[in-house]
Amino acid sequence: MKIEAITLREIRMPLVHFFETSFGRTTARRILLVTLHGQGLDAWGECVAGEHPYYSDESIDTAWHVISAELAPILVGRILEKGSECALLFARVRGHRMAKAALENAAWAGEASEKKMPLWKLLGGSRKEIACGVSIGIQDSIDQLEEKVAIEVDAGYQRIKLKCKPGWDVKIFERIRRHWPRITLSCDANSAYTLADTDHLKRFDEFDLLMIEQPLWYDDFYFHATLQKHLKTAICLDEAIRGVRDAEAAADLGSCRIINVKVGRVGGFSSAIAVHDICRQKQIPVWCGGMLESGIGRAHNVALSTLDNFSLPGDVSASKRYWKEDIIEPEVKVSKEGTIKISDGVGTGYKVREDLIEKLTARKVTITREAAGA
Ligand code: OSB
Ligand code: MG
Repeated sequence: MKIEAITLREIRMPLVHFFETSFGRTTARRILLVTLHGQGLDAWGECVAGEHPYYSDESIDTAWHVISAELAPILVGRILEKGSECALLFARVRGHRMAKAALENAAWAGEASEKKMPLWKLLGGSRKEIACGVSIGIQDSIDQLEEKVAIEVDAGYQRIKLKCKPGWDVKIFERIRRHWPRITLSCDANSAYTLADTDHLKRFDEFDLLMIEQPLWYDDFYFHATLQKHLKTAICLDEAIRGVRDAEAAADLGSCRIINVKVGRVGGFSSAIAVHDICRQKQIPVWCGGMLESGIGRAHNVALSTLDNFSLPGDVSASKRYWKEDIIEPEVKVSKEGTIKISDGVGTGYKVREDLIEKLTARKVTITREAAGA
């Protein structure tokens, strides 16, 4: 794809229901979308950085800066044969993986369109249907949480993940397990505990959880390995895994038994595939995490989830759980069995609703060769 220009835009989308984690509550998203403009071809990507640098050190504002000042100028005017070329081109910029992923993923989507093939096939996927779970945020009351779980269990989701933190853990697991002794249940602490909480975390073992996600510090492998020795429940790392070397280190140290792959967090599709592959070699099952994406990022997560070591249900759920109206057509739908059927359509198999995106746009800039100083 010959990249003639790149558009960055920020769209604003209110969530259908607030989403609360141990680091705070989100009620509306500010989402950074990128469009690579080729000869007669537009390719879209989503930057999953949050409104604040709380989940990771990136935010939409740092990503806007890095993409417009550093990364987009590297691509504009260039001919890319493959989306995977981006990783090397971006290597001199350290970190800023979510910013890099937005562009790299768009380039992969563009490559799939150019080759008139589905993105999931280009990524090396094989599943025709993927298993879906949901992530349920911290609520105002346990009754409210129970209602939410009932809705998602009835909808057919194959795994329920509960966000937890000190004071919102054992008591919610007790209540949910009392009503649903057999559902596949997991929890996600987003780094809300320390090693001093080991005895408390051992109590989680009573609840037959599939995993406890990122209990300790966001940048740690060593102490998670210590903690894992004391727990029956599998630890899953999310925040700590930034790429293939981290996955290998975590596997070899015994820091976790499961890994959550978020394509933005690891820097794009080529890194996500590498993490997937090393995990398969190390016999660590992976699943696809979510970042409250719009349909553009969601469609990319759907495609990634077709790779064979994505053997556990992901946080890839229906558009309507997040948005009144999604920016792709059709929206992402989940079957009664808790699966998403994979489209054989070219590219993501979903159409971008440009008119709606235009209406939601709060700011926009297009970077051309001249603007990039070439
Ligand atoms: O830790 O997985 C997480 C959302 C924002 C930031 C971090 C996380 C999450 C989720 C939501 O759990 C997953 C989703 O439904 O998109
Ligand atoms: Mg997580």
